[in-house]
Amino acid sequence: MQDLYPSRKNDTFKILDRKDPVIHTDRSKDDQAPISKEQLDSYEKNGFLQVTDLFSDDEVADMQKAIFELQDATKGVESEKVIREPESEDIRSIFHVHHDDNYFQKVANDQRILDIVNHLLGSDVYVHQSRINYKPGFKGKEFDWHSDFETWHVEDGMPRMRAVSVSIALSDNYTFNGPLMLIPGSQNYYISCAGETPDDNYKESLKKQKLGVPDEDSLRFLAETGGGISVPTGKAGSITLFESNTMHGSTSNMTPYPRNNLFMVYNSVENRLVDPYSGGKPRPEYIAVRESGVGAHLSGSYS
Ligand code: 6CS
Ligand code: FE
Repeated sequence: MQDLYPSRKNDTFKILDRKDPVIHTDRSKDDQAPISKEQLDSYEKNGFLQVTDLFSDDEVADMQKAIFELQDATKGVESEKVIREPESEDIRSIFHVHHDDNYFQKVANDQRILDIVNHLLGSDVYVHQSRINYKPGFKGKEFDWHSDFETWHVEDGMPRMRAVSVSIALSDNYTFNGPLMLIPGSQNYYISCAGETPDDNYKESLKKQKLGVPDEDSLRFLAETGGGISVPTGKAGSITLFESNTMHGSTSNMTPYPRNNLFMVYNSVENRLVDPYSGGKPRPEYIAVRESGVGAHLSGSYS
């Protein structure tokens, strides 16, 4: 298959144009969307959108309880799906929760989320990746700048930019506890990165990503061309939806306040994975879903 978004092919960084729409349902159908025209405009322009009123307080409390129950149940467990911090045994992420855990499967199938995601992607969807990210006070480490799509394209074989990440804040997000930072407008450029992807790169990159991190000139270009850097802050339960190619990162958490979130990536059923564009072997199913097995393919309602 032709590679529209080459990356990690040589030792240069290059800024390419996006070749896919940001919103995949025609804008003439805005009135059928579950969110407002202003919200759609904002998502299309900035590459992300914060929704603050989707879950009730009880639902948020349930989700918060559920992530800690899962963390407790996972403490002594040696599983590839559990990622520890680079310099400690603290749990950084637990993967594939939409599949392995009944409660999170229900959250992933929440019709209110699906309605928004179906509209943005213009089709039925399935979960490409899910994880809980724990960023404990004092100890949680950073995620360097990256476009998720770059990794999903190179390492997983996601052909086009037709996926959206849904990050549900499960602790209050301040500007200072290592929140998600995004570069508005960056979804419109693809930073083709330098380097070559070794086999099993994910074993290192999920603790600390090195490949697929743009150079300083490209990041400066994105921030200067777009709207600088945005930090959606807000109460636990607020949701940030961001386009697969939106440049983002987060700093370490040196405050006493944890920053936890549930992160689910929805991909269009018309954008299923092919062989990785790196030419390497695919990453495991718990990081990048290829099969339409139980819990992977969500019952869609896109019309
Ligand atoms: O590997 C992944 O799929 C995700 N994790 C990291 C650290 N970077 C790329 C992407 O967001
Ligand atoms: Fe990311």
